[in-house]
Amino acid sequence: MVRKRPLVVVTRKLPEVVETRMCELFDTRLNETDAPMSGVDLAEAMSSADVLVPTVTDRIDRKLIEGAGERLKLIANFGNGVDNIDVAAAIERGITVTNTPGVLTEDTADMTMALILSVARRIVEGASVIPSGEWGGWSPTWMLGSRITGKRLGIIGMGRIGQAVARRAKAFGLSIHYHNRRRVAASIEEQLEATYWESLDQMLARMDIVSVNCPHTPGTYHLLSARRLKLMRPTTILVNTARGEIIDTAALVQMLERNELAGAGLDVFEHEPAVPTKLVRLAKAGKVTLLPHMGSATQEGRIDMGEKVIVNVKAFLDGHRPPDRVLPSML
Ligand code: 8YV
Repeated sequence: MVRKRPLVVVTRKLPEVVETRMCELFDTRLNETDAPMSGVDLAEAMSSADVLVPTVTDRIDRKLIEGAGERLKLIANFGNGVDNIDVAAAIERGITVTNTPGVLTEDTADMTMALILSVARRIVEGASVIPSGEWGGWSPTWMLGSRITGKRLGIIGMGRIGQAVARRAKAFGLSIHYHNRRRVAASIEEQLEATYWESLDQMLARMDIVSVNCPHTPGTYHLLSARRLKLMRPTTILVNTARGEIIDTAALVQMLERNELAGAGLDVFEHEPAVPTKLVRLAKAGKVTLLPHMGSATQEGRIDMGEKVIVNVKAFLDGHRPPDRVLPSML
């Protein structure tokens, strides 16, 4: 039987308005149960789809790409980060890859600030006191955190999200420092009153708070290695809303256990959804705040991401270059 319209396979449940629109526009196969797809499910989907719409929970590696059907021509990722996809392998096979940049910037930056405040001001710890019925009343020396105003924030990765974090942090009275592969435009530095550190090592040694906001690429895997983590001072707070793989988690855990770092706020993990037991123990002890990858989790954000996917798929199927094409040179 000749198929009339190209088949778009979506690997996870998306917001209803997005799914409805996709079904109107394309021959769409949805995932009603939202269960993450196994490797076998993905291989099956990639053998029959013209377009695959995966998420961060789908590992589209070289083997899967090489086994994909001839029809597969577009992988339109529902997400900004594309570290779940072997982009080089896809391009070698003539498959275009797109993502959803821009629409989750502000939400992720908000969550970064939330984590900074949570760790510095012990918000999660404090929030459990009243429900547990254990509040004995105010005391001058109880539940003291650390002030963020006047402190130095070091942002690793001054792209869209890093800059959005800087804008917020500036309003909170933090001084802005950053490390990036390339120095940003002077006008941006001026606006944010941001200091550029060419040497990440030197920046790490001088910050009160460090926020990871760069993508996970082969070049940033364990960028915060055991050696680099040790450059930070014991009073420093580390926050990560980017990808778990950027930090050597085992080394971080060890430093937190030894009080060689003041605390950490983590929204992402190396082997999600698995989280090391030792980190969970540190969370129970109030040393870290752990969130289950919620950085972009707003209703508005997820609809915007879906709309970006639709625009990319539609443009591609209409024979145009999709606006959010990912090229290996960007990684
Ligand atoms: C998304 C993210 O929720 O877009 C990203 O890179 O990390 C998340 O905020 C996720 O990727 C959806 O696939």
